[in-house]
Amino acid sequence: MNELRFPEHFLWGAATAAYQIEGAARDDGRGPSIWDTFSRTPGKVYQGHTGDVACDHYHRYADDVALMAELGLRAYRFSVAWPRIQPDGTGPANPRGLDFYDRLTDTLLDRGIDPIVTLYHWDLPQTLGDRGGWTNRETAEHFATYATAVYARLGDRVDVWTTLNEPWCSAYLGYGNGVHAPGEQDPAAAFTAVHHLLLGHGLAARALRSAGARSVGITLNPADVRPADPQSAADAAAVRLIDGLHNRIFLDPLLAGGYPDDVREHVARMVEPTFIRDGDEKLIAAPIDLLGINYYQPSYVAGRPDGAGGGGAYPGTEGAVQFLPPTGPLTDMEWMIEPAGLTRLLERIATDYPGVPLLITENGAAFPDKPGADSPDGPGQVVDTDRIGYLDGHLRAAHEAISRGVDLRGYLVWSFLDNFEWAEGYRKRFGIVHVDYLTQRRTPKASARWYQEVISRNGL
Ligand code: PNW
Repeated sequence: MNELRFPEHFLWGAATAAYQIEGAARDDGRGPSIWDTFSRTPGKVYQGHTGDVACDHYHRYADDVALMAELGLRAYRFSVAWPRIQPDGTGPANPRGLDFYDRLTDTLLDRGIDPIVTLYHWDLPQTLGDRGGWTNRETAEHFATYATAVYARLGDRVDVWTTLNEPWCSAYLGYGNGVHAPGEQDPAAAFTAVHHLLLGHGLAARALRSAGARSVGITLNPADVRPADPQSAADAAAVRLIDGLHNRIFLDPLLAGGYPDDVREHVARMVEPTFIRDGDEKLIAAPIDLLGINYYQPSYVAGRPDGAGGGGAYPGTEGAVQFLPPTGPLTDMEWMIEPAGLTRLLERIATDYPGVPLLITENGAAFPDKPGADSPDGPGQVVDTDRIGYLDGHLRAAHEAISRGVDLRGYLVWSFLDNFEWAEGYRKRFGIVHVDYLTQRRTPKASARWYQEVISRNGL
């Protein structure tokens, strides 16, 4: 293979999220979140796993950062747990919660690693969940207050701020199909949540900026939606519908001034959109400095004029759309491995929404350890050739997008550590570093050593 070089100052790093790694669920005044409640609800998470202990990163962060430095990471994306900062979601900030992120930030900077903060990676304070969560407009306002409190403590040292992680998941999986917290299944709630999440982003972005933040963005998980049959008009219509409900419903208000008409009409068939008030779209459309892209796999869809489609997680598409089962080599999530989808997605966003720098804020794959599902292969080793293949393919795809002119600023692998994979609990392992949950021992996998080499060469 050819040698590929990435641009100078390309940001190489890794990502995690608070509830997935921190543990310490009751330490230092942390309040409960909707994920604590959800994971304790029988039947919601694989084998009743919870984030109570997770990777115990809350206590082991210094060793974890030392390992990041050893691997040569230049950036680390972590999320702040809102219920550590405001245990009830409102009111004065809890200094002991802020202290943790303060220590983490300083430890990263001491090691020359740029902190990239995500303010919301799904752990909504339960008190706000009890008041309707993201279906309640007030949650968006509280989010901006919380963002201001975090900025007040970390803003002198953290340069890159992102508001939300994957609002698609929060809205559609949390309120639409109920696979994620809070586990509701209500189409109207899902669309209401979309808008309040975007409003929360807009209010928080405005607050961060007026407090002095220089780089403010948001992370989405836009989909590369493909037709099952490129010749079929019905499939093209299905692509248009899913692209609207997955991508344009977020990208257009953020980067093109407002919701697209076809999406508005679809939503209005499901719920009276009185939650969209005058001025909201203007606020949401305020310029951002960075768009975070999380990419894992493409989606292939077929139109079903006969009404026999499965519909997936998109309210109002039941019967009309069929998602094809994944094909080819799959990851342990049974997700497709199609690096070309990343190139297409990056190019499409750069073309349709020009002018905003992109950062891959997540990309990676779950694979079981071999030979046993829970043990490193042989003493002290995890030879994850499959993960190396996935990462190599997707980095080549990212490079291809750059060579076609996409302004891609960096790549953050998901994830630094094996962790709590939401509804899948600990059984799915995304880390480049293996975690033995009995001993909390960390073992860099072969992929971590491979990535270390990629970073040091700034290329493949
Ligand atoms: C993302 N889906 O979640 C999250 O940002 C991470 O916290 C998570 O661990 C990672 O991807 C791997 O799953 C997703 O159903 C969860 O399409 C579900 C979906 C997409 C992303």
